[in-house]
Amino acid sequence: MAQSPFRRMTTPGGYQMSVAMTNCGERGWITDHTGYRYDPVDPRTGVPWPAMPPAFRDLARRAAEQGGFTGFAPDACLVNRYEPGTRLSLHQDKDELDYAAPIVSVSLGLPATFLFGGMARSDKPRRFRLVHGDVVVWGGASRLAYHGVAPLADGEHALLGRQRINLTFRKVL
Ligand code: MD5
Ligand code: FE
Repeated sequence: MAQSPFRRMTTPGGYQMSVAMTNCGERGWITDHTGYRYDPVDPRTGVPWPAMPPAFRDLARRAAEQGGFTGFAPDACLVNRYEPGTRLSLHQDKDELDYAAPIVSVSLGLPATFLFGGMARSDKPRRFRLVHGDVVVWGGASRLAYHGVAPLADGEHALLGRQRINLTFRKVL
């Protein structure tokens, strides 16, 4: 966070995201007026994203293994920061080359209502409460499901204060 600070990025459609983001690892997810992509360099600093800590990589690999996906080797960790009122509208994660690899997400801080939809944007999403310490492995049929996060309710978390941080581990290349 000190090396590559959280920032609210702009979508290709010209909207500023309410989620603030940063990354660590070999690649980082970014969006700007030209589109979505993974980049080895933080456009804000002009230098590579911070390395992925081995403890992060190991946690993601072990979680994936428990979910039935052996040998998960994430090369990107997108870090999302939600403050009260922040939401993430329904979308699919389709900017990665290999959909056989799962995505592992780690929830920290304030609880959130996760919206888990289907293969069509119009499918009514199921709602799941995710709390501090929850780890979810999204693989197989779920890998390309529509999903999002409902506006974050205000609150105070003992360790993180008024925010939710989500680590999302991806195999991009
Ligand atoms: C979050 N982030 O809580 C979520 C965690 C994102 C994003 O959605 O794109 O940064 S990752 C949840 C996820 C990933 C891939 C598939 C599915 C969910 N899914 O099938 O529901 O900040
Ligand atoms: Fe997503």
